[in-house]
Amino acid sequence: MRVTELPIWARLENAKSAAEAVSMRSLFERDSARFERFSRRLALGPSGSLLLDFSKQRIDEGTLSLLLELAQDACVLEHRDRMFAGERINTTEDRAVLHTALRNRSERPVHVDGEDVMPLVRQALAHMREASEAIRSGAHTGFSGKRITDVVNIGIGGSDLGPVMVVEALAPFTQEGLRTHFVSNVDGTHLHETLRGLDPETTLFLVASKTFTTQETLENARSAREWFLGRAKEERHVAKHFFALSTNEQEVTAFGIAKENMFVFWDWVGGRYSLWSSIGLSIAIAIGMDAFEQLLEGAHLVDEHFRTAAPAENLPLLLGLIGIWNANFWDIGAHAVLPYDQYLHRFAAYLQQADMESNGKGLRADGDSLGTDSGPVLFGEPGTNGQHAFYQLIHQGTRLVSCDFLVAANTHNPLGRHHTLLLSNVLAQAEALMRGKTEAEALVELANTSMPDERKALLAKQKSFTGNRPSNFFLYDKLDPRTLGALIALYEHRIFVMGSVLGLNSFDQWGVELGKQLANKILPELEAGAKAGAHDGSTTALIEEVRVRRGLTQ
Ligand code: G6Q
Repeated sequence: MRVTELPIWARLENAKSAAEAVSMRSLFERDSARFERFSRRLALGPSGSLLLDFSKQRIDEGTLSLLLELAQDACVLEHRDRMFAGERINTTEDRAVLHTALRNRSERPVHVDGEDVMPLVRQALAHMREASEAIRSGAHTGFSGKRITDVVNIGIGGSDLGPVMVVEALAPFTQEGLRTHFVSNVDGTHLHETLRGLDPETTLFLVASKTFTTQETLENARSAREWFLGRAKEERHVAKHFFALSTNEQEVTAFGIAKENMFVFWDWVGGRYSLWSSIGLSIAIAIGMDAFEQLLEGAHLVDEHFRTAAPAENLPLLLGLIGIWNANFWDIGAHAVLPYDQYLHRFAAYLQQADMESNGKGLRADGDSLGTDSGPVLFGEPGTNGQHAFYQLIHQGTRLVSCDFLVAANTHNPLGRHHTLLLSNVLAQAEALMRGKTEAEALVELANTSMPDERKALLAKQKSFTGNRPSNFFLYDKLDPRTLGALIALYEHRIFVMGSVLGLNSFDQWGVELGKQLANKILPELEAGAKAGAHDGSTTALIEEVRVRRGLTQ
């Protein structure tokens, strides 16, 4: 049954109608304990704790309990248990969904088809430790005996976005003299510009591809091998400079990478959930295996919390339900992730895939339509940059955007007043979105100016803000591997909760297939001597135009 047909859905619609008349300002005025009521803390061991403030959402106790009822009626927690138990909840691909097993730091076994996968996970981690330590210590050298100075991860989508985001986020934990690069785009410019200035003798390539059949990655890997062999000359040297991170031994071998240089994972790890697996080898090399394991620990803390905390205390559950409340009841079609943390400058790009590829679907897993909207558009930039770019629309546009603000209480780089300024900005933005500014307040501000009253009235209109724009606020002590692991896992499970409520399969991605199919059809039509095949008028004309501009037709 569609979630929209559950009686609780109609009750929530009524609650939304009633809430329209209530401003967030008045909610705060009425209830001095609102912050305590609508915030939660999650202990992160040696990394302190994470505070989630969701008091600047358009909710009250009544709505919150209705949302928790929705979770119950939509069987979200049963679905969660089935995921952790290794059931094949990715039904359209007939796979279990067990990225949580990759960061299971407990002794608890995790079964897939009756087999405990934890020994395999530990073995894969040990392999990553051995390799990353050898590279970081200089024990693993290039073919000419020189130390590796540059690691290039070649992968795309899930085999790129997570690793690059984490390596950027944890820059303070990286080793001097060992640089990490990421090449994803099939546009040759990406590989060319990355390799410019690198030395084949001291460069290690990690070919990261779950399937090892991805067009972009294989093309980049082939060109990288050519570049390498241009200097190394002999095929046998490839072994020291090319590692494969994959589930597909056959294709890895066919590519010419030896089995001992293959770092494995399994089909129950989805691409966009794979940074915790061997796909994270670039992270382990960059920050060291101990720090990588702290990242896993942070995620494990959140997994345990999601698995066991009471619904009203359960952060991912609350975040997911608030997400549904905003997107499906208030019609807020866009969600901005706004880290006031320069180290998280790739966080929104990473979450864009995690969220939009997971929940950007119009059908339920059973094939029925959702009956409501799919997950929202997700975007974001670090603060304060975004303030000088797109915040105008967030404050005064007619389309609503829900926001997540993230900030560390303390910085890795104490520099003058920078961090205090950063903090004042993020706090101000959340306050401004909630409070807004009435026309009367704007008029008061203009009272002492000499302009004519008419102009004052006009400006007061322009300078007023509706407010009532919802945001979550995440505050952590300092961005370290454990905190980052926890943050990522929180978002992963938020996505899970939203997908579960809607009844869709968050773990497939059929929507990326059509473009791939058509590109394969068009590819030969762009070669010399070929003709455009059957397409619509626009596509045929564009193919022809490309051919003319590339000198392929007379
Ligand atoms: C993620 C998607 C997708 C995938 C890439 C790369 O969930 O499945 O982004 O990660 O298409 O795939 P390979 O790792 O197989 O090269």
